[in-house]
Amino acid sequence: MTMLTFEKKYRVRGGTLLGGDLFDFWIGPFYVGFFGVTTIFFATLGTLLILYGASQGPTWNIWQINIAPPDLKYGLGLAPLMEGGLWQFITICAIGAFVSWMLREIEISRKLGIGLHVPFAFGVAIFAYVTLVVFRPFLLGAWGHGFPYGILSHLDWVSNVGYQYLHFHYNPAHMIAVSFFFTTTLALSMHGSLILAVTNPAKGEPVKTGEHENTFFRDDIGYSIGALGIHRLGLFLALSAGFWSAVCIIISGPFWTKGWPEWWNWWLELPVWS
Ligand code: 07D
Ligand code: U10
Repeated sequence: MTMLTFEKKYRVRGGTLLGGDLFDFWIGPFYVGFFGVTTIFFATLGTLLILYGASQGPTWNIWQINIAPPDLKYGLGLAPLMEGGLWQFITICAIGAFVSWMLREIEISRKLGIGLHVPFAFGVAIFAYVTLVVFRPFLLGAWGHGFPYGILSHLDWVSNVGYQYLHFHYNPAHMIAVSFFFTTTLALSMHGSLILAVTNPAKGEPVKTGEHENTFFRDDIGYSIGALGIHRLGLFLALSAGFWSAVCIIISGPFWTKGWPEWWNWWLELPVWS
């Protein structure tokens, strides 16, 4: 079936979570849906608020524009607009837009009768973001613990928060998250290169098959995980990276206030050494 006849066959009403038939239509290639409308609403409002914040600030330099969260003295309350209130509204818009986008992905998956793997995966990214700007600030008692919205300013925040715990590389959950990020790139580079290798044979040769894919890795490392398996592994590795990132930052402060190198003293304190 060509793409256009496929779309004609499957672009039918139904599967919506909210709004019934009201927004159940397409504009060009895009499915709209109730949550498409809320995505556009939150994304536009949030972007306008960022632009407004930038217009009040000292610079239009894209690297230096900064929308800071409120001072710690405002705790978990609302702050005046120009003292972190903008950051609070932008955060609400960001979460509104991300969650709307995920719900729209669920509606599309339901229409197609496919699994919910894509919205689930995006949900893990949203989880990491919400951990940074809602869960951790909430547990620490002030919105001021969220990260600032700006290219260089958020890097400064990462550096400052990292050194607050002396040496963030010693955070065990950060170690696990980083290892998962690196393994994800390893797995994707192996998979991408393998697929291109079998689908781009030398001139005049036929495109190769799954047997060639399996045999390559059995010859090379003694094991092949299989065509479906590599995608399961890839999804697991990538989601684990996001999940352990969320863990590494939520434990920093709410559950561990000292330097991270000190956490490893449990090893030196094992009774077996004495
Ligand atoms: C949070 C993104 C969610 C995205 C969403 C969607 C739009 C729309 C529009 C495209 C989780 C967004 C969509 C905006 C766009 C269009 C049109 C994903 C998220 C919802 N670190 N560190 C991490 C490394 C050090 C520190 C994570 C490495 C130092 C702190 C990751 C190194 C110190 C924090 C990571 C290193 C330090 C982190 C980030 C190396 C500083 C965090 C990835 C090689 C001195 C943060 C949850 C992430 C975290 C984090 C990697 C070094 C501090 C594992 C490789 C030693 C304070 N670090 N780090 O979170 O865990 O992905 O956040 O040195 O807070 Mg680190
Ligand atoms: C992908 C895919 C896809 C698939 C796939 C895969 C991508 C289309 C079809 C593949 C994906 C996977 C399998 C997924 C899992 C992998 C990862 C997530 C990445 C991480 C991987 C690992 C952790 C495994 C790493 C394992 C390795 C590197 C294997 C190590 C191997 C050896 C040490 C042996 C190397 C063999 C050699 C060099 C040749 C032969 C040697 C021997 C048999 C050993 C004995 C040697 C002799 C008798 C010779 C004498 C020795 C000499 C002369 C020198 C010895 C010197 C020494 C120092 C030892 O997209 O879908 O599905 O599957």
